Amino acid sequence: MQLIIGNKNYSSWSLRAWIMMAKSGLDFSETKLVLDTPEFYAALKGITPSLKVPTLVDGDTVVWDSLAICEYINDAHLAGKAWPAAVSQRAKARAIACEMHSGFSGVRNEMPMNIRAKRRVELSEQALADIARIEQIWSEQYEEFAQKGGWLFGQWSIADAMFLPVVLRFVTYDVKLNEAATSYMKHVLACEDLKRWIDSALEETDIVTIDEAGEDR
Ligand SMILES: N[C@@H](CCC(=O)N[C@@H](CS)C(=O)NCC(=O)O)C(=O)O
Repeated sequence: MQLIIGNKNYSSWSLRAWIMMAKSGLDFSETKLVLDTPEFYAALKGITPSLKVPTLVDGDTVVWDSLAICEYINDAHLAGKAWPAAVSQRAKARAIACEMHSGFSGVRNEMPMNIRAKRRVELSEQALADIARIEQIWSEQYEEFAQKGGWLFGQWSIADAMFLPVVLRFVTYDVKLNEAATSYMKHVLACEDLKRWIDSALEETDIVTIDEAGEDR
């Protein structure tokens, strides 16, 4: 399998798919394209109709969109185990994952993923409301499932893959959360696969101006 991704410092959507592959222990090669360059679009032309990353190529199957890639990996290679086992928990995990995938535009627009930076930003009411809702999700789930593994539903699931980039955004912009949500963040930041992604991100030097928000702190 080949996973095409963007800059590790900036590409939050790529991180979701990459961490899903890494945590699943599947063999895959990674092709990194620098965002916002003519080479990026030239390389994707003929592979993916969306001209976006992440894109997964598995034989004849091409999947674009981070959540669709997670679902495909789960269906094709993990026998459905990347969602919680109980039907009601599966439904909740999907709802949380979709809430992330289709919402939180305040956080997404005002706090771009920028792993190597330490920044201060003035946040809108929308972004503050997003942060409050994310804090609620993380803390409720952590309080319920901390003893069963520390991920949002105890064991690793696609819901975690969707939220990992947000953890890194909150580190960059120094967002303080309640104790349980902070414990979830600590659990995420201790993940060895995520540490490998962060180490690679820190070696990158390309600047994507649109993702450079706020002032250094
Ligand atoms: N909904 C898509 C969004 C993918 C996306 O917007 N990727 C960005 C990089 S993080 C991209 O490829 N941008 C290039 C462009 O929009 O021209 C997903 O979940 O994968």
